[in-house]
Amino acid sequence: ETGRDAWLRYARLTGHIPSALPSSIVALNSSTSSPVHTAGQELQKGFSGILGKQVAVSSTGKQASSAVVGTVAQFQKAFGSSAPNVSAELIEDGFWLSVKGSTVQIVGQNERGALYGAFEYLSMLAQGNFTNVEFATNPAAPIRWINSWDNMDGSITRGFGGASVFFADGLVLSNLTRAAEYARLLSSIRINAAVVNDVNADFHTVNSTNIQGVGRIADVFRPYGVQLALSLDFATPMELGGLSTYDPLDDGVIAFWGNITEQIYDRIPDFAGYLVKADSEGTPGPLVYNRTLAQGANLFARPLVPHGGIVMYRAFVYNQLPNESDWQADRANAAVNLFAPLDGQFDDNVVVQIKYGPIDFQVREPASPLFANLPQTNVALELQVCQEYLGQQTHLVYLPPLWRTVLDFDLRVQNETSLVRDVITGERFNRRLGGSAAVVNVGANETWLGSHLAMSNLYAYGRLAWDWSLDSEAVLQDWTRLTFGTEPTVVSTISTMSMASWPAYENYSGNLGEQTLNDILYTHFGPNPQTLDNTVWGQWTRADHTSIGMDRTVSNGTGFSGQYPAEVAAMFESVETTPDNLLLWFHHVNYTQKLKSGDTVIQHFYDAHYEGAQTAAEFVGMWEGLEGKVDEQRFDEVLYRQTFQAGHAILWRDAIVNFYHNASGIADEKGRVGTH
Ligand code: GCW
Repeated sequence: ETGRDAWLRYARLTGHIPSALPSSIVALNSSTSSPVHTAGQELQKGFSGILGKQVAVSSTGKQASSAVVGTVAQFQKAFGSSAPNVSAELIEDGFWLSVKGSTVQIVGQNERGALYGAFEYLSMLAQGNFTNVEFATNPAAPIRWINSWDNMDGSITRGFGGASVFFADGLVLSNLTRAAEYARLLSSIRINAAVVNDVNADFHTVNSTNIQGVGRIADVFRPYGVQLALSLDFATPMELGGLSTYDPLDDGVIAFWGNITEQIYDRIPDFAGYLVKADSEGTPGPLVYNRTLAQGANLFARPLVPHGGIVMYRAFVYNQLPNESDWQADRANAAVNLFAPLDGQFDDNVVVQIKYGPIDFQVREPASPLFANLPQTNVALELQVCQEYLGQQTHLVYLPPLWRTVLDFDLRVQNETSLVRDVITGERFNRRLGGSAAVVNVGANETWLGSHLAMSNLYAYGRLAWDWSLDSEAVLQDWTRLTFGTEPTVVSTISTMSMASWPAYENYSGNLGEQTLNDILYTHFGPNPQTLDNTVWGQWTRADHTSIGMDRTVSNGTGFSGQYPAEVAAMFESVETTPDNLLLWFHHVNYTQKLKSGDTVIQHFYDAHYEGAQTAAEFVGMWEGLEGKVDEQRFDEVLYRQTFQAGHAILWRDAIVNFYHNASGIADEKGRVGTH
């Protein structure tokens, strides 16, 4: 039993199966590259797997006692006035689903929506849900992308699930079976586009051979309604084009990108657009020529306009490495400093893609203040499904509760309710474009991410990107039933473990907003608190023998708290009103500083680390309780990971508590830390 089908296993349902089920499948488009055709094939596969029922698919037929899938227009054409009249309820990618006993109608606003509707119906069946329903559903936002940090040599930056399913040896793989299987998973969670190459892009990606190659990836994505997108290297005009400059205002450079864009659309007419990491961690960009980031972004946006493509321009920009001897220096300030003055200067098809926090995918960060500073710019949220700083899939860390701290954060722009989730959907500032991207980094491992349980994060990302108000635990339980079956003990155990997992990881990694205290120089894995300071990466803790934390106040520190709107800035400016869990993000305090909980900072460190490691240890016994209820292979593979996590959590605990015990010389009230 491998994990390749993830949550799309269509395992046979045990228990009562009602007799009123469709006796035929009608998919109203028979072209094999069409998502509606795919929907017909999926329904057939699902009926066979879930129900043990063999049902024929055709492209014509009656509605009664059938499962019919198609677009609004295809239903009109096939059934005229007896077609369901739903077009007013649907926006792009939305669908309407009606299940009435054996008659099932799945109507998409477009073909992609129709396929989403088929997957929704199959998800109901696979969870043993045979109720009659009739509803329309629409996406919260049009941009529901994933990013892949795959390199052309087949390696994956921060990939923890094996080699690339897209590239090897500088070329696109000839066998794209896994890429197609990945697109199937993505479409079932309503992801509509995927960037396939690393943001530290290789200019060879857009040479003529590789444009043909990525065209083949687009071909295997297309039947699933997943559009292809590419990361670009800003200096390509020089490196590939042989020009003497990559200045975004240079006519030759403009013509170069126009030409590349035309070549791409010749091969991939439904190409989604570009992702750009520029002027960041050593990558080239417009700042090299004293041009603005907006000029850089618009360079790519303009040739995309006639084709409907968009540019995702990353806000993760910092080439000016900070110097720790300067108390006011702060990498967290970079994005707002660079982007806020440009608000209103980005073209309509540019979207600024903003990491959830101002630093880098830490175990806890405040919401990036940039979300409050670009009311006249399209923005999207960047999340990370791969657990770069969060255990790299060897630890169970269910991420939606972390994501929620950002999504549900109220930025109080102009003293009005301004939830991050309403900013990214475009609702708060009335923007047409918006949404999200998640860095996923699946690989050729049979489990995709290297861990069965980690796949809940990918599943949940897609579900949330469609509807950011969904409950983290409810989504997780859907995933669990689809992945491991409907047995209640399995569902409740995985749910309890997963919901406890991020708090546990925070407890034994970095507390109080101090960031994940892992090795910052290379691996980003395992405890290494001494690497955070005295580096140019600016992920400092400023810990010494008496005190710890980054002073990000306006009055005495880096001024970062002043990047938020007034009400939020005031809250973070003072120790008294800053929540404990972000105290050390915003303030430099003594180890003996009292928290709102009544504990001191140092005692909280000690207690939290013991508590977190204890929780990780309990996961092992909880999982063992599922023996015989989960197939042997997946049972063993998860047990192996949980055993590792339990051990690694002890290593984390002891490394961190000893480090701060040595630094502070303050004894643990409970006598656990230090030599005896
Ligand atoms: O988190 C950091 C990673 C880099 C990554 C960078 C980014 C791909 O450690 O590996 O580069 O962020 O997001 O650009």
